[in-house]
Amino acid sequence: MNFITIKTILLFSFFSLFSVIVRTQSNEYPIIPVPAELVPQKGSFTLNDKTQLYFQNTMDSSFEEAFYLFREHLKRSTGFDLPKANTNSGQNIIICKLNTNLEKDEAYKLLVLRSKIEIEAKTPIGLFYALQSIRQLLPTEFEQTTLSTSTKWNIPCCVINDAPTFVYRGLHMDVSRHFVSVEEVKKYIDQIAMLKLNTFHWHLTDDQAWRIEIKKYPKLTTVGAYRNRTLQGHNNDYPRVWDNTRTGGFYTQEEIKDVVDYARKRFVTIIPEIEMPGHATAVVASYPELSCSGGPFDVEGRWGVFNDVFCTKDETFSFLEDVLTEVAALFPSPYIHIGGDECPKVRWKRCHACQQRMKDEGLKDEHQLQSYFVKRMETVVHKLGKRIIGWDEILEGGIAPDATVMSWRGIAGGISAAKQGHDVIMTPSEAMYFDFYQSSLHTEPLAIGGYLPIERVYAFNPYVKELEPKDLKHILGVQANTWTEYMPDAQHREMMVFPRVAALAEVGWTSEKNKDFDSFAIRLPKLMKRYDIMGINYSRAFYSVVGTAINEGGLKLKLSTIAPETSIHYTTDGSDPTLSSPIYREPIPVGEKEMVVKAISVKNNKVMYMPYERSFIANKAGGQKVVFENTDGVRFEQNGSGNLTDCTMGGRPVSRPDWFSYAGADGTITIEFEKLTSISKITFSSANQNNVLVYSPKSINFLVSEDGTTFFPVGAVWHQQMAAAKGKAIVSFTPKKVKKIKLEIAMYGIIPNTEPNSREMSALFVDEIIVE
Ligand code: TNX
Repeated sequence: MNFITIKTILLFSFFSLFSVIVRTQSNEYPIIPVPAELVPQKGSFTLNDKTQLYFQNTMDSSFEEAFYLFREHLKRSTGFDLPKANTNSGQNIIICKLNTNLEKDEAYKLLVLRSKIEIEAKTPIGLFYALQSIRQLLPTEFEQTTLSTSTKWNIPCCVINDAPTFVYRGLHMDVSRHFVSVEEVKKYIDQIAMLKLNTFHWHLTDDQAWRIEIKKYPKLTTVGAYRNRTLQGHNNDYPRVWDNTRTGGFYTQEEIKDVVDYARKRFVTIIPEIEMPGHATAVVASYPELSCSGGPFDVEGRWGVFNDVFCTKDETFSFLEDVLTEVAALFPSPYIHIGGDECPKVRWKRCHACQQRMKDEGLKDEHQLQSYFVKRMETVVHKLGKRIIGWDEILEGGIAPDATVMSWRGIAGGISAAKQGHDVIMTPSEAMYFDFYQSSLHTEPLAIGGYLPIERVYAFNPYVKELEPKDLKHILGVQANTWTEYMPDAQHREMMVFPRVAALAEVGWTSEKNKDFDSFAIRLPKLMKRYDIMGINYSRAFYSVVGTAINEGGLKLKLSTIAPETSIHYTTDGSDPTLSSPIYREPIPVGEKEMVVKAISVKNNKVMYMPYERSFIANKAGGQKVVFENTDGVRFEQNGSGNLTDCTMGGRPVSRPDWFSYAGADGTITIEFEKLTSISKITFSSANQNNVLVYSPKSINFLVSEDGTTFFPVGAVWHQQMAAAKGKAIVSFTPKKVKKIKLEIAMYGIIPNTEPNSREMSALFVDEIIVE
């Protein structure tokens, strides 16, 4: 046994100290995703024009190919050729070895000594990933596309033993809502590969455009790839504003092949998605005979869910079989994604062909008809030698036997699918939707809604606790989705994806016990520096100031940032904070009156992000404990009930993160005061914006309790009253000392026939409960 082996064994036995080491060393070893095991060593290896490359002779040429891109990249920024050595005996050498004992294909070992680097891999992808780690250990100038002569190309010594937790680590991009050029798609794939993600889910078709050339159906692209107008602003904004410029674009089959090959060289599998039976407006605009009514239709310029879906007649199935035959030939992926989400059933209900289909097949409702559709497509996809993936709606009405489910409406669909023995990819919107806001600043550019700061992405564990150990094997992994309704161009899209994608990478790669947000937060700025050099317009929301109302001997505002080595400067007089404004040290008393707090985060004397700004409606509920409960059946719930007592009124549109939103059965909101409090007025502030399905409750009963268990009514307010008062329900009463107040909320529920959007489920949006 030689010295190095002994040293390695000794080193590996220190891994119990791993997480401590990771945190203290994160700065010097800024690898994202963090390796399963990394032991820092003293000193560094220096790359120079004499450094040689050696492949053990048991490695076939595919390993050398996996090294090719790194070598090219290295030559660009360092000028070094990395000539091949004839023996592995010398110094200043990178040695690649085959290690068939590694358990996982994507695993690798990396030993960086002062004299040499050794990489062990079982497959070319393992080698490729070892190189991505080396890349992140190299100075950031490595990312330059021009020579950097002044850089010393040091790689800090270490021992790494690495493998992923999940086999599926995906990033999605919707190129239908806004077209993305081939060049931009390739740039996206580069970023996927650098972070050891292995799947690109390419959402190629939707209501707003069809983007892939299909030879047999040319109108899909001559008609379906273009639209005459595009909605500006949020889909919930009225009156609507349009950009009437005709826009569009599509990929020829040659371009698709080129992108697939580009991805293959970076060990990224591309899963194409062809949406069905819903989100099909662009198809029926091109071939109206595939719809129930026969059209005509325009390619859609609004966002949302649309009624004119594929009809279930035989022509549709032969059309889709032809389409998927061409698609399958272009993509080597073992899967084809067939969508399956958000398919309204209104046309099917009135369509003779669909009703006949239901009779013939003994289907009891339209959900079963959707299930029939998906199952029938599964047999088509099987015939093409592939398997289907679908959004979690494919569980409704019975899931196709071999389908893999992408759980997006929370984790429930994933849990149910795994329990039924189906493979699952977790992509819940509350943790994995990159179209959500990443800070709660009112100045964030328009997004679809929701609130998903990077630490929330990071915290997600695809092995959800609701699953029994025996079902965990069905959780293949995780994916984040980039829906582009509100991302018209590359600049905007990059801001939404980067750097949250780094958190995604760690969720997919790193085991739960090794995940450590503090360590991640130290490594992240190094990656941002790489993004700077690569010209990626990443978001700095990581540095944003976050305010939380707390109640500690009176209402106070706690300010924080998740970024390390950052200080906060603030003002309370409405003036704009600067570097000379007071440094925030402890929660700020908010007092009795209205007050404006503005704050900035500062690192190395630089303001890091847009200023935080919030006006407070100080009141007795501020920062008190608030609980929302509902009898059963949550359709969706967003942003947490804490929003209800944060003394901040919600911004517009209501999709901004400062609203608490909910759809489902009736519920109660209970506020518990820290101590007995004298009150005489309660204001419930909701939104009543019916054109976007947002309705104030049907009624609210207000109750108070002195002992915390027996409640007495103090008033009730009806929907009509709230509607007349812009969503506000106010009750006043003679002063009472209370421990708790309770609001019994009867939800507006299903929208009646007499109103627009009839028979849809309404949602409740509440920004604040004010108690005086
Ligand atoms: C729902 S996620 C959709 C998409 C939208 C997205 C916006 C899914 C399967 N369907 O069509 O773009 O929400 O967040």
